[in-house]
Amino acid sequence: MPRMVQLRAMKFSWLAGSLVISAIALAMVGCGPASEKATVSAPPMTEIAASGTPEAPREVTIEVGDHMKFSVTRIEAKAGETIRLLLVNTGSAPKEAMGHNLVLLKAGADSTAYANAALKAKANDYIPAELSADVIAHTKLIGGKSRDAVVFTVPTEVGEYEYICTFPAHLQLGMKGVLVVQ
Ligand SMILES: [Cu+2]
Repeated sequence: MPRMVQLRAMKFSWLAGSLVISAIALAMVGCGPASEKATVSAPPMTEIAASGTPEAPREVTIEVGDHMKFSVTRIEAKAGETIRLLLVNTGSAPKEAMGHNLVLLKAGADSTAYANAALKAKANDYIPAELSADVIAHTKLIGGKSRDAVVFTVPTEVGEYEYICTFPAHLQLGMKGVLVVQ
């Protein structure tokens, strides 16, 4: 191989090695007659850019237990952001005796009317199907030592959005909070 061509091949190989660790071995081979292989093995730049991880949703954890309260009663959020809401029940009662859920309602939805409708939806874990248009997102009904997560997009409209537990009487006992969109 003419010396000029060999030098160019080495330079190319060095670039490949700096991109991918596995290419280092090939870069060494590149000093010899097999240099063509090393340049082919370098991944195109577009591939590297595409492999970057997308932004993960913001995690919000809310604890509940054998008392009728959410540990977090106010969540401040940016319009349109993605939230992964994790509901953790640290209590011990089974869900049939005293379960909890978290139902985030749309602006303008009547939380008391929703909770009243939920009373008749025991078979559906107190999520009334006929009022699904009132709901932004909800978790499952969970008993003690259980957890459930729900991922949702925060509304783009600035305002306050109520969230409640729809297990019988829990809203009346104060099991509610508010998502504040700014
Ligand atoms: Cu509850």
